[in-house]
Amino acid sequence: MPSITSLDARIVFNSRGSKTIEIDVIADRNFAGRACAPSGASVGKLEAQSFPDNKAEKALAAFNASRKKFIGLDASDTKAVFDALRSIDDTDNYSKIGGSVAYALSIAAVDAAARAQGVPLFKLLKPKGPYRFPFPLGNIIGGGAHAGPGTPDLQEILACPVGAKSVTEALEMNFKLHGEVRKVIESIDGKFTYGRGDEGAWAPNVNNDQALEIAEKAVKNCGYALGRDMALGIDFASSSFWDEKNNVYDYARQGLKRDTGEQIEFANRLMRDYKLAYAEDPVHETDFESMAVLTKKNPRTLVTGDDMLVTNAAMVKKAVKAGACSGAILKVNQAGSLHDALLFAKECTKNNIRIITSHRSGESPDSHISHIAVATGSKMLKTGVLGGERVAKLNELLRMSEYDLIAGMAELSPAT
Ligand code: 2PG
Ligand code: MG
Repeated sequence: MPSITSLDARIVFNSRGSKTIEIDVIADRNFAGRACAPSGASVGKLEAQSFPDNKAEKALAAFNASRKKFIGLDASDTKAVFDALRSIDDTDNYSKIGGSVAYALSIAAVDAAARAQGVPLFKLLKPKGPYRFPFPLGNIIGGGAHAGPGTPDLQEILACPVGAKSVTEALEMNFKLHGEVRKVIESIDGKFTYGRGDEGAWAPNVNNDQALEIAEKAVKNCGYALGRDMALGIDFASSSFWDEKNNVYDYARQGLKRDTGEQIEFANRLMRDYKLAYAEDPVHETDFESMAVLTKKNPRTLVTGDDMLVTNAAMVKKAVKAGACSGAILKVNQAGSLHDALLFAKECTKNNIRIITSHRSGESPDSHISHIAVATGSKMLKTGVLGGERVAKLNELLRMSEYDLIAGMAELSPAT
């Protein structure tokens, strides 16, 4: 058992230049693990809170006050780390110690344990295969909370190279498409600055409909069959433009509003017309009923909950009861600790809900989520396409293939 012999924490900066918590865990005096907490811009209401009172300094102080509790724990035992965290912070959302501490500590611990045991992290988390590679789900056009005025209201137009036979091929297809999207944007807007949003997606001055047309055209220009070689997806992140007071989705940048019925119609149309493999948060996070309507109507699309599920096992149970999704985003920092997220993954797997492990818009160059995706049997890994902190996770998939343990790409059969 690799025992935690020391720990250290510090404040560092994420890819947006915001403060976050990084933790070092040393196992058996010799094996160093390190993890840095990411953070989101479009945040679910029930997510773990990154810092007490929104202050990284308070998270650091809370960690330093209780760090001794973790000494001597088995670094590979995610439940032991969870129990120790819970003995310090019994709130639902880690508001006393901070979700950032729960994230960084629980992942640094398994990082150290994997080094102590001389195994890759995915194998530590799931000792027995079979293992499969997730398909990289890349962000090609950004809007919403990730990009500025003039960009689409929809947060992310995504691409998934569903026809790829290997990780290398999948990555090359996404890079090629991302480059082609820029050319298509340029062909309709001679003044395009090559500006990109928080996750490295192009941030053009176009509306939602134009963004999808651009993506479709770029797929064709690359010579890919839409839906067969390369599929499109959307993260609507619709809670961020849901106007609760007036009961409408306010597409302010495009200058139009949709009521719930119109939003369902719109999402259905996009799934059909663009053969979407993936549709995330097409309605706001508490509308399980409309999610159920969309899930039923679109069996070939992973109708996915992000803000709706907040990587919480109890929310998956609720969603399953309602038939409210076929896919589920896994973001460890939404849940807090790795143990919380693994419970969520277990609940998803039990109920045949496909897992999509995901980055956050504010990231570090860490690559643990690539291992977590393989260990949880995720069908996709949502990481963006370009940007050092995004490519770090993609390159880790390539390194992981050197172990010869992972038997090809995930099965991407229709969701139901
Ligand atoms: C999302 C994520 C990642 P954020 O909404 O799915 O793309 O964005 O980290 O800003 O919540
Ligand atoms: Mg999302």
